[in-house]
Amino acid sequence: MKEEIANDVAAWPVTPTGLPAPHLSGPPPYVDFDPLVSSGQLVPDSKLLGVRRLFRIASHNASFRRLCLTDERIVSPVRCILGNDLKLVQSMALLKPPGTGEKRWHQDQGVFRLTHPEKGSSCVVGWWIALDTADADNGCMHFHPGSQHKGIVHHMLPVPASATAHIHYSVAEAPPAEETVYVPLDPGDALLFDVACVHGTPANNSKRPRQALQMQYAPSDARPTRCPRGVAIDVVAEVGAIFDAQDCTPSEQRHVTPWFDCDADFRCTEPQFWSYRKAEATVCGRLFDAECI
Ligand SMILES: O=C(O)CCC(=O)C(=O)O
Repeated sequence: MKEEIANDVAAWPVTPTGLPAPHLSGPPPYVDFDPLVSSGQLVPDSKLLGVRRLFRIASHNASFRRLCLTDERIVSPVRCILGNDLKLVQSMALLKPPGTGEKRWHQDQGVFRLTHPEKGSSCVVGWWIALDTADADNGCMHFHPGSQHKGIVHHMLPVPASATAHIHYSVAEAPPAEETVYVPLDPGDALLFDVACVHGTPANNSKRPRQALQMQYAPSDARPTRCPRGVAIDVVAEVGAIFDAQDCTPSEQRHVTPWFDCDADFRCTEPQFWSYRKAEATVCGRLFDAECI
């Protein structure tokens, strides 16, 4: 798997310095550099050592696709929790090269915002599979146990926004340190968790890599939540088709139903996050809706 990741990164025509705001730029491949790398504060020895995330690995890499969609070691436990009729919501390689920064406290459901008639916001589970030893020094997973029972809590983007701000999308209120736990893992160990549980990873302060795979699944009848204005939205069907992040204007938004990050005049309050979500929803949702496990 590590070799597949290295090959994928090498093959992708994106460099930290030539960064064309990758999450705005449409179809895969999609590489996300660490904000420290994009801003020039950290100069990696190689492209691979600057990459934080590879998105949609199942959509453009046959090995990852098999792993995510047909490997019984992955799929069976998810079926036990969510039932047989599943969709893959997201598939990523999470690289946290030495020197790269934290992933702040968040719920993946803060991004997906899916709900289900019976399971509510606990309708998405995610695998986090360690490809390297992951410990407190190189940024293993930290959790706030029990937080999944509180629904989807308020999330924020840093202000001012930047091309890499989405990596810092996080809960407005970090959990008290004494209520959190961290989970060291050996290579090949895996976590399976309710992605409404608040989690994050600290910076990699070691000289060791910390690569992981992450994939999240939901029942195929999970649907996007309603925005605070009480209007139904369908991010997969509508956002991908109609929205362009640059054109997030009130008049265009009126053709679709608004999302939680629109203000009362339907103005998008988080344009960068829109594009991030759009990229994910379009590619993952569309591609795999037709090929549910
Ligand atoms: O692997 C990490 O650094 C954390 C990733 C994570 O929690 C996420 O992308 O949702």
